Amino acid sequence: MTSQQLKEAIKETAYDLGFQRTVIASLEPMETERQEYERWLALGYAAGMEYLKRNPHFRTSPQLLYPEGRSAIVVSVSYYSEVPEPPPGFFGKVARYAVGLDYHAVIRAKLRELNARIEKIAGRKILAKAYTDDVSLFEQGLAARHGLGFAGRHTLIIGPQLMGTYNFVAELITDLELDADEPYQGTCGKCFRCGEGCPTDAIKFGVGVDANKCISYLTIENKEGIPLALRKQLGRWVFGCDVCQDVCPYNQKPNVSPWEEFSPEKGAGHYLDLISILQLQTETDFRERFAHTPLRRPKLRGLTRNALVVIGNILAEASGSVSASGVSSTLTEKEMYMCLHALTQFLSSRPEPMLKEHAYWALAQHPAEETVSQFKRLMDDEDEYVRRMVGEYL
Ligand code: B12
Ligand code: SF4
Ligand code: SF4
Repeated sequence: MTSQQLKEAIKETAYDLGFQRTVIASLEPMETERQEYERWLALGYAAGMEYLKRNPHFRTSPQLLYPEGRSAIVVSVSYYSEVPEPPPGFFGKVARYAVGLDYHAVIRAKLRELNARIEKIAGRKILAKAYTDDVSLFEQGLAARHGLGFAGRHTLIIGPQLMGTYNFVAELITDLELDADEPYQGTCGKCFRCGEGCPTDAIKFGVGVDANKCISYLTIENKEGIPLALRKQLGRWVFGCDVCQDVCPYNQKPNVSPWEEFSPEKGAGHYLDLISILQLQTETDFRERFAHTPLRRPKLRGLTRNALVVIGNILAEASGSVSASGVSSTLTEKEMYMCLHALTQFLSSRPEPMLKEHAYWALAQHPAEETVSQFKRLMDDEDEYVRRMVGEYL
């Protein structure tokens, strides 16, 4: 079998497994990409993601990552599923990529299966290592350099033939000597819908994403509180954000994921019951509830913080629609009571200062008489951080 025939056979095999697009990449250092990456770092856009700042040279040198490697099989697979209508009450939205099972485990298993099938075709043992969303590799650079798609202004890889962006990127670095594919020449043209639609203005034209402002960063990677100035913009996003993808014209006809592992029924689903998050008592309860899903990433602390902000936003929305009789048109009296009760209970469980402050903020979004008087007391809170933050919005 010639190298070209093997390459074709690999692409077909990957397609049979569900990977919608496959390209072959060389492991040459990504020099231009590194310069772009360093420019982005220098602007401070990596926010608190220290692991991205440590070694740009290493991240852009796939050969250093796996010295036995000779080429990379770069694949993409759709995670898309339709979002149902939101349930009434206190529910937060989960970004599409995270509604099913943890993609790291699912994709690595499929890549191992791909490798086993390639071994049969090649008739020899292959040295290979599987990667996806692995911070040690600059996947976007590798994917764009060899035509998996092109990097849109939202920085995500846009596949050809309206494959759009709701796809994971993954790689199998192997010791196979294969010819690399050329870049794919796509373009955003004059469009900047992602930047215009981004709720926090995180997309910087021609530069990339300022993670300090990106809801995906703030709700998943960020270990601090959510900045006051951005809380309202989170809207209902409790984990990740899909706005820049939802508005992208290349996403008009997305393919539903070929794998049931990424369906909402298998994981946390598209909406989270926020009150139930506040009621999770321990890290063990949290791990059990979100076992094998991407939602474990921010831990109980991060997800609770996000839930509190979204609860605050729902309360604010409801208080804007309170009628003369004091009844909200978007929430029932029972829902409102349950929420205020859950927030009070949460506060009485003596949460750490950051979470306590977020709970106060949520309450402050619906200034019913009893919450205002509660607030006056909270101004005397024992914790200086809490007093300072509460002082900013009272
Ligand atoms: C850190 C990270 C994040 C951060 C930072 C995002 C960012 N844009 O940098 C945060 C937490 C915000 C994030 C969010 C999301 N992420 Co993320 N993330 C990563 C990760 C781990 C590293 C990305 C990175 O290196 N950023 C550094 C910057 C510099 O890279 P860049 O912006 O892509 O580079 C731009 C410029 O530098 C320049 N450039 C780069 N090289 C070159 C070369 C030349 C010649 C030129 C001219 C320009 C140029 O153009 C690029 C595109 O504009 C990758 C996985 C990986 N290991 O690579 C996943 C990854 C990018 N994320 C992914 C996903 C799905 C998301 C979310 C959609 C999740 C969600 N729904 O909430 C959002 C999307 C937000 C967005 N618009 O980016 C997928 C994207 C798949 C795809 N189709 O592209 C990846 C690839 C993970 C995976 N394996 O599937 N993510
Ligand atoms: S994920 Fe959301 S916040 Fe982040 S860049 Fe896209 S639209 Fe903006
Ligand atoms: S929304 Fe427009 S500018 Fe943004 S990535 Fe899509 S095509 Fe490009």
